[in-house]
Amino acid sequence: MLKKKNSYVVAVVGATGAVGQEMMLTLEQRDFPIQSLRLFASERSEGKELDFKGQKIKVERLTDDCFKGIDIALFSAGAERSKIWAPVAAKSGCVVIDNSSQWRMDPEVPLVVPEVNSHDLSWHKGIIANPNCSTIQMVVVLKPIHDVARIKRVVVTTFQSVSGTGMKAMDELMTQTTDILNFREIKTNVYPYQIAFNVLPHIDKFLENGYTKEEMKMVNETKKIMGDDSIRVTATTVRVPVFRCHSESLNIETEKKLTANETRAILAKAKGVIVYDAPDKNIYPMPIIVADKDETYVGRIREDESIENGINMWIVADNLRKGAALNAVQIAEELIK
Ligand code: NAP
Ligand code: 3JN
Repeated sequence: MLKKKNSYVVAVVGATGAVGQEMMLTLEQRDFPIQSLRLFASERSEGKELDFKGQKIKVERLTDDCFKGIDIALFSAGAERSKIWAPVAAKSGCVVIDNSSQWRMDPEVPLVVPEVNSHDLSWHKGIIANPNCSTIQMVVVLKPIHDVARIKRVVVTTFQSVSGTGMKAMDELMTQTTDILNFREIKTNVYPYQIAFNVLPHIDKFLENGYTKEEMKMVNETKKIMGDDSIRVTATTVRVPVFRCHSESLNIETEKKLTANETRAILAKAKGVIVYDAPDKNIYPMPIIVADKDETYVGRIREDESIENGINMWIVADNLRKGAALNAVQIAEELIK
């Protein structure tokens, strides 16, 4: 358990990565009370210096006793590293906020989006899981609707940016785009096909049921965060050639009828949500509007005329911010409240 202090020793594990870098930026921008910041990555990055609040901090590698004296560790170095190192960190007395899928469905580990289920933080045992980015932005919008009208089923299709895959994927989209525009041959390393000028209906591994792991993360994590196994979710996750922000088309079936205006009014009051919806003025959320923003933007709210009680909408959030780093820092802020 975290002792109350004026400031904390914080670690970022995976500090050189896309999410780790955003975590450092978010801690700085939100002025998290940091006594000292420790940075960890692989042996490849040992000794590299990263900027934090105008100071250079050396990247360290993980060792058995490296977590001694650390209060809070934000992990984003992949599931394999979390599997090994999160228990080591927790054993050292540090609270781990883990961004990987490793601990999300563990019944002993709370899976938290502060706007939805901050109450679950009360039963953590040293590890708290941060959900998948596509799940986070969806549940922020679903929860206030569920509270009023009880959601029966959600059909979601995602349009996910390459930053969700990490630094190498952002480089690949940039390089492929410039190569194609300069009539050069392209190289494909990160994805099975070119991502520039293309759309891939494939995120993470394919499973036996024909869905991808990313799709099943959305199904299972939503039930755990919302604390309701009865919500049916079906997902199709798609990678698009966008650098930042995941967009999602949501079709929501509710027990109680909601009109589009009632839905807008519910979401206008919801924490972490911005209703950005004026089609007559071409106002709807898009990655170019939402990049670097903290909130989940919602637009194109309309009734599904094909069923009794259905609502369609389009939501966009910055996957590196609310989808990863910001949600983790918000969890840390809740812990020290
Ligand atoms: P990335 O840009 O590829 O960065 C990976 C980070 O992990 C780098 O800092 C890397 O250090 C570090 N790392 C790799 N192997 C390591 C090792 N053996 N020991 C210590 N550090 C090691 O990837 P990313 O996009 O930041 O994502 C990182 C992880 O965060 C993902 O694997 C995933 O689990 C999680 N994630 C979660 C979400 C979400 O939806 N909440 C979204 C994206 C990512 P080097 O630079 O030294 O290689
Ligand atoms: O692809 C995206 O847009 C989100 C990717 C998330 C991700 C990438 C690699 C490994 C995860 C995750 O958070 O679920 C993982 C993982 O930890 O399994």
